[in-house]
Amino acid sequence: MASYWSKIEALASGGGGASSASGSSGAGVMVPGAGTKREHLYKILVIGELGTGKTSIIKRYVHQFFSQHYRATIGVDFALKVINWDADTIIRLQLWDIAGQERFGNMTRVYYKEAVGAFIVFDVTRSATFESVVKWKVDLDSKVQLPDGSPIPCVLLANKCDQQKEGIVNNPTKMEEYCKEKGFAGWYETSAKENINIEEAARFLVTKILKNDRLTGVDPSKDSERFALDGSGSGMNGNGVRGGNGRQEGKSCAC
Ligand SMILES: Nc1nc2c(ncn2[C@@H]2O[C@H](COP(=O)(O)OP(=O)(O)OP(=O)(O)O)[C@@H](O)[C@H]2O)c(=O)[nH]1
Ligand SMILES: [Mg+2]
Repeated sequence: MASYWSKIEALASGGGGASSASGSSGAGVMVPGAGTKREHLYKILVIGELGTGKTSIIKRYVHQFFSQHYRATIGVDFALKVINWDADTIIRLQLWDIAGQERFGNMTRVYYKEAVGAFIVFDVTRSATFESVVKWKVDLDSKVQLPDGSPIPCVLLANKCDQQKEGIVNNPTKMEEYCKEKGFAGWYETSAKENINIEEAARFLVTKILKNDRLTGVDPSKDSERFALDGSGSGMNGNGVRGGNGRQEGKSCAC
């Protein structure tokens, strides 16, 4: 298993662990024939209890791949998703897949640094994983904030919705109230297995992040400087948020 630092080095040099290719980073990169493109690099955390499906969600989102086989993540893993957001904008999402077994440990402070958005994942078949959501949220908010001191936008993912659901997740009104009360930007039922709502949830989170970028007046050309790792390179072909799968089984709140 590669160490945290070797993964960091791999990503910084364009390896990216889960995805890699050559490319350029930073804002205002000239793309031949396409004029000047604005590029944003955003660090996104994916956290939550053991076995809730964090790695599976990322693998589905980045590689369109799912496996029933469970191999616990050790420490942290990374993936890079490139989104052709619109004609003028490319968004690189640096996804930090943090092991459930890290559970609010000291390393999470290091992992959370400079993140601008997060997903907290629970497993709809195990209500105990929902009960821990609030601990993850409190831990997150205590360790990372936006430059203006406000919490980073966080979306709650009720994963494995292809299976029998247990508890509050069966009551969307209560889920919406919960999200409002706990400061979630919204929630989605997702299934990494059936590819339900993952693209939608990512699009929603990115929209919130872009809004914050505008509000805080952060110069997008500084994006690449906000990270120790640059977002150079991606194996993705921009099949991301704009190409939704058209499935709307999951629910989301606008809280
Ligand atoms: N039915 C179903 N199974 C899923 C889904 N997502 C993940 N799984 C399964 O749940 C198990 C755990 O998934 P992982 O993605 O490894 O979970 P994780 O949150 O990354 O776990 P840690 O790395 O230990 O924190 C695996 O066996 C997956 O195949 C889903 O949407 N539906
Ligand atoms: Mg994992």
